[in-house]
Amino acid sequence: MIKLLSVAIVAALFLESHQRVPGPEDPLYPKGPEEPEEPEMCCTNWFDRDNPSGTGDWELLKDLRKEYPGQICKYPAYVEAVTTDTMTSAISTGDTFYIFTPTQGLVCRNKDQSEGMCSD
Ligand SMILES: [Ca+2]
Repeated sequence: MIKLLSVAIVAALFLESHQRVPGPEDPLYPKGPEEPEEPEMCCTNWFDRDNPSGTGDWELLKDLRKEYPGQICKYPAYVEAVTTDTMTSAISTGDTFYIFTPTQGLVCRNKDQSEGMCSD
């Protein structure tokens, strides 16, 4: 088995060495490293995957990406949140947020609230 494998490798190397050298116009011409992807301006819809009736309002980015595949910017620059009922800015609700970052999303825990319940 080892002998057969060795033969196959030698044959492949031999064939490779006898191929013509591709020029820059040739589709086989080795390309340099691809340009880094330019960050696009991207604005999503509003998402609401959880209600604060349990332990709080858990709107984690990883969960939102699973529930809304392809609908969330690849590299979020910031996160904005409003309440589902009156579209009040989350910051204006007076809620204390456990997580509020563009890399993780938003988590409001009921136990951190003086009223005992997060806004949705
Ligand atoms: Ca929610």
